Amino acid sequence: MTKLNIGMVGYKFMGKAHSNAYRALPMFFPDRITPNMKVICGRNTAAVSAAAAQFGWAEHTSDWKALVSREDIDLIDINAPSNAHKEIAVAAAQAGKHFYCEKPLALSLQDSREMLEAAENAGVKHMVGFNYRFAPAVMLAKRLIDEGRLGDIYHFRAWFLQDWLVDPDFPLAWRLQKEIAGSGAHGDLGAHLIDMAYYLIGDITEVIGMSETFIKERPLPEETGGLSATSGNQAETGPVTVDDATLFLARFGNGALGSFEATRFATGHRSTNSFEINGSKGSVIFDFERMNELQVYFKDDKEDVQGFRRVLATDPAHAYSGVWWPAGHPIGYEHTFTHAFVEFLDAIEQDRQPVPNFNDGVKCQQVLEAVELSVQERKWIYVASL
Ligand code: SOE
Repeated sequence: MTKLNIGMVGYKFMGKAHSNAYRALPMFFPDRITPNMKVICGRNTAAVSAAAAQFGWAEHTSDWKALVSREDIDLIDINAPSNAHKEIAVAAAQAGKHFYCEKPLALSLQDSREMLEAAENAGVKHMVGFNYRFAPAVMLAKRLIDEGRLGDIYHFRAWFLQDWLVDPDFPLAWRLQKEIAGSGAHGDLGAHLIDMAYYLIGDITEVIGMSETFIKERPLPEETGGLSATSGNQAETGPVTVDDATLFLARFGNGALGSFEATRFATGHRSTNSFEINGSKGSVIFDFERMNELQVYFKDDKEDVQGFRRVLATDPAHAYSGVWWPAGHPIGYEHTFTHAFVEFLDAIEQDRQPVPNFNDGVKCQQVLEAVELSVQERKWIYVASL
């Protein structure tokens, strides 16, 4: 197989990020299967037609059901709002299509399990959009842990801080409505942290959390609206039904302790996505705003040079880096999506499941839900009990 026809549902922020990745892929990874940008789909015909022209899709449609059943489509890419994921994923599986789905997988753990089951019954390949795993500096952290170079892991602490909701006039966009988004900062940002923890450290066994919705009513939006939604001075308001911030503590199966903070109210932080890991032989610190770097500390360094050092993950020694630009030339947010799709296409070619797939998505959903239950019941929850 040299070419795969893509049908993509969604055309906003993630639709643009995915389209950009598909376009870059054949130029930088010419030996891989070519993703053919066949059909883009969205509810608003005028907007999706403009997106098709701007992003480079051959066709557009507003009928996802017809898209999913088309003979000439091999892979369905789902990046519509979260409440649409399940129906499209199950239909795609039943039509025998491989599919890629943005995070969080679904509105509930039960729904995500049904999506996984549909994919397994159909024998198709499935992947979930945890793109931050694919930053070369994160992959270096993974290698250091797997090779035992940080020793036994004691701590994982992670924070994903944004501030786009601090303004009380920001409207009630879809990400603030539980029936569309599932949850707020928790599922949107916390999901990335949980996946990172699972990828780097392993299974989380128990959690205890707390959550807050600081601004409980907001003006209604002009349209469903994303991160740049406006209210157009609407006087009418509606209730915010998701968390603005969720924090939790966790125990890992290997004995490590974790702390997690996801908030849209960290004034001054546009998108600070970071983690620190401390082990018996060393530590690492990652900050997405400096995503080409990993701070590393090794306890065995000579006493007179002890300290954190900055490793640039842009040398050819690092995952994917040799493919882009000469050593020392940084890459960005968009490259993490290209790397994720390279993994997906490789998995299809090699007839294996890509990583992260829906098993990983369900694991994340299980922790998300355990934290929500813990917040509700104000107690520790065993993740395996869900
Ligand atoms: C918005 O909060 C958002 O775009 C998330 O939805 C993404 O998953 C995250 O990568 C950046 O922030």
